[in-house]
Amino acid sequence: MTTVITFGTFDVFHVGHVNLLIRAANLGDRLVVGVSTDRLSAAKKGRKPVYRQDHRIEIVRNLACVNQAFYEHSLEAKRSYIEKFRANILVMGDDWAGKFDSLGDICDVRYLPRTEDVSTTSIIRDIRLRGTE
Ligand code: C2G
Repeated sequence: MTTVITFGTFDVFHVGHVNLLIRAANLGDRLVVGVSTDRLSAAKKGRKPVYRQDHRIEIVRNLACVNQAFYEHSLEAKRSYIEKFRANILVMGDDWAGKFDSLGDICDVRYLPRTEDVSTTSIIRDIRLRGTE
């Protein structure tokens, strides 16, 4: 059985997120997803997620392509998460290209292209602009 693991904040869940998860799931038999905690995401992106971590994980774990979801507490703990879930493939969006190559000794590391023209940041900007119309 091939287990695929991926990580993300998945804030204001959108089609770019689901495209990434579907492609990740199709690489193996089981997809496990690490959802960044509010604290990790704020540290990483410099802003608090719009959706709370318990809401974000609930959305992700209920997708048909996702078998299991857990909280990612630290970016540096990827090795231990991969070992814990016995993942064979680590999938990341290509905005992270090259960043996790050092994990190639315990799993296959793949970077998938992002979906163009959609992002949480642009959705937030759009909502702000509409609010002033
Ligand atoms: N994504 C994508 N296309 C987009 C937007 C996002 O393919 N238009 C992908 C990202 O590349 C990532 C996943 O969807 O693989 C989740 O996106 P984010 O929530 O922005 O992920 P990020 O916060 O960068 O988390 O440990 C690493 C981090 O947790 C990665």
